[in-house]
Amino acid sequence: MTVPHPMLTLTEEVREALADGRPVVALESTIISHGMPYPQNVQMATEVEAIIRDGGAVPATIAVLHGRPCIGLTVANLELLATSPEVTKASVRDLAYVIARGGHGATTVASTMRLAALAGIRVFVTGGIGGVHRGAPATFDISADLTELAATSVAVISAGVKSILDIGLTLETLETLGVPVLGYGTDEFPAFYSRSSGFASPMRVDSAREIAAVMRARWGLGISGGISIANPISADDEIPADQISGIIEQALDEMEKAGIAGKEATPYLLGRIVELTDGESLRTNIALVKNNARLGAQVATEYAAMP
Ligand code: PSU
Ligand code: MN
Repeated sequence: MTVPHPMLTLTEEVREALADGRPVVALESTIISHGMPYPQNVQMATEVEAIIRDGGAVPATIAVLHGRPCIGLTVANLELLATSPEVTKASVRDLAYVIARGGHGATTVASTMRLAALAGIRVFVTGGIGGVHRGAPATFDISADLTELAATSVAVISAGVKSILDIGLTLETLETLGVPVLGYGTDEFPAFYSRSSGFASPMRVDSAREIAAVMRARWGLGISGGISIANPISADDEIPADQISGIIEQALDEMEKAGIAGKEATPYLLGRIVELTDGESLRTNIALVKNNARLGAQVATEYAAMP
């Protein structure tokens, strides 16, 4: 067992689970601070942790608090992330700055992956990963989540890629970066709110054990870098693609007119889509994170049990 990195603060629960080789699932915090409104955000965060415990794994929500990268959070920590305007969205670029200033940072998929790997956690559950934004050939707006997936050996379970992004270019980029994209129980790559994206899933798996076997094979060969698992939302909870696409177009249009870009783009779009759907997109978002948490606990359990 490796000693935890001295710059990390682990909760006792997480530290003991890692020391014993028991399953641990990492969770991000930008989804709490910048992805959903209060109080649904903190409710979601606590319910998702409970689902992971019910699934036999230990949840480790990750954030920077008072300049310390924390692996595992208290309910009070979650409440702070959910409410404080002093929490900045911290991707890998921002981590060192937030830490150096002693501030609070909510970690994105990219920075959560990096800190999870540093702590020895190999499975990470989120809602949706960032990707290549529409219009990226002109704006160059490509999420650091993709370059992190190329570099850091963590399996990331999401519900696919929202069509606020360019799904085709995101899949092409992941291929270039050597990142396996596994559709869970589907031949079609899912589009977050919707089960269908119009794009084939590059690879298909049908069980948590198969996912663990891919993790084992990739890292066993010494191929470092992440694995993206795309778990479609259930048919009962989805917003069909034809219903959400007009709303997404409108939100993108308004964003361009308002001159919003860079790290504010994703939070703006998510918030505007919640307004335009009268909260339906928020219910869908919460449902898909919970669905991913159930799978994540299974994957962590299978991976921990591998000989
Ligand atoms: N997608 C969501 N909710 C989120 C995010 C994405 O449905 O909260 C967050 C994640 O933390 C993701 C980040 O890593 O947005 C991507 O931001 P950017 O495009 O600025 O890299
Ligand atoms: Mn960006």
